[in-house]
Amino acid sequence: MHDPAKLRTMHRDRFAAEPKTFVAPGRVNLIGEHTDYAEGFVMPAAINFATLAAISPRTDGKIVIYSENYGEEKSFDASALPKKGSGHWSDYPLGVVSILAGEGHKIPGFSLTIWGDVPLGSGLSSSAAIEVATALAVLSLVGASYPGPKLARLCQRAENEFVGSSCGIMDQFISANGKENHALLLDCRDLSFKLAPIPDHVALVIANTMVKHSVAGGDYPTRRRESEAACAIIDSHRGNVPFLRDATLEDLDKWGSEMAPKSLMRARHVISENLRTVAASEALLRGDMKELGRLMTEAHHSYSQDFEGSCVEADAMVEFAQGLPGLIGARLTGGGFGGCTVNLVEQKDAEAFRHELGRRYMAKFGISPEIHICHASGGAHQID
Ligand code: GAF
Repeated sequence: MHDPAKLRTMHRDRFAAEPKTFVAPGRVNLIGEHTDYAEGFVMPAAINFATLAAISPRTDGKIVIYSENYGEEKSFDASALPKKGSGHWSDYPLGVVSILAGEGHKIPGFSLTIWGDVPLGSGLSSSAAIEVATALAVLSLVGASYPGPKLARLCQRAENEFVGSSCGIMDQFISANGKENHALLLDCRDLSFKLAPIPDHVALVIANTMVKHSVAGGDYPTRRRESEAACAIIDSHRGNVPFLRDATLEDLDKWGSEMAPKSLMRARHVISENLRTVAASEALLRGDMKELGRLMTEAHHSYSQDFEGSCVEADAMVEFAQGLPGLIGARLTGGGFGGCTVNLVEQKDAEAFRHELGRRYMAKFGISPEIHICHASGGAHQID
């Protein structure tokens, strides 16, 4: 687990300077997949896996970033920052620095150590955690701060404009704004949000299929384009539909025949997912876990069948959870094509659930999945 004291020692030993330290969590999304860039609704929770960042000023005009996870150090000239990423892990922190510079902040030289325990490439937003932790660290260095929603938007821009991945705002938003023991219903249009308590008796069991997930890879942008093509057809008929958030299932009945079959399927997922996500937040707010579970199951089918965002292993992981004692709901979480499933499970049954789910998965695929019993944690903040 991430240990701030170790991070400080690491930073002191490497850079001979006393750092300030920050933490930003990864996330699990309970429901609302591929709806954020359609200006729709998502309901993630921050989790107790996080990235730590330690920062101290330098006098030589250099930005030196060390990643403990990669065991590598990269150095840049603070007065000549690149405008685009190069496909390296340092793109994520450097992208944030570049966006902050573009916002008018004069960025001095600094040393940054980053170290995290969010499993990489598993759909739990390790990149957003790095971005948000870096943003807090660099902002503290330049004596500035932003409200959580703006911080999230800047980090999303780092990923869109510098890293070159077409993600929405969900991951950065929940990392910056999460609340202990709560899920957060976010309206991705105006960034207003509602917190919904996750009852004490419910555990978040996160099961890693061990199939690597990547937002930068080809499938994510392809799905995004397909769903946006459907939106453009609806908009061409009735106007005022800039995003699928504004479309209805009736629109698909009327004009779906003009869409490429895959576009129609993607749009059906996004439109129905928005309805499910709002309904799921209402269910959670009134403590109706049964209805929440039902909506999660429905969401998984839509994600897998209409959006074709799942994979054999994730479908099996969801299937293996069915009927296990204590299960409330299970679905693939995050950007898709691998990564983790999220299982809401009665706390008292969580350990047995974890064990049996892992056994079933191992028996089928010969791979031992990492399965974590998590809880919703707070958003990013300074540690000392
Ligand atoms: C990834 C992206 F980064 C998010 O913006 C979101 O689109 C998600 O996939 C799918 O819901 O995590």
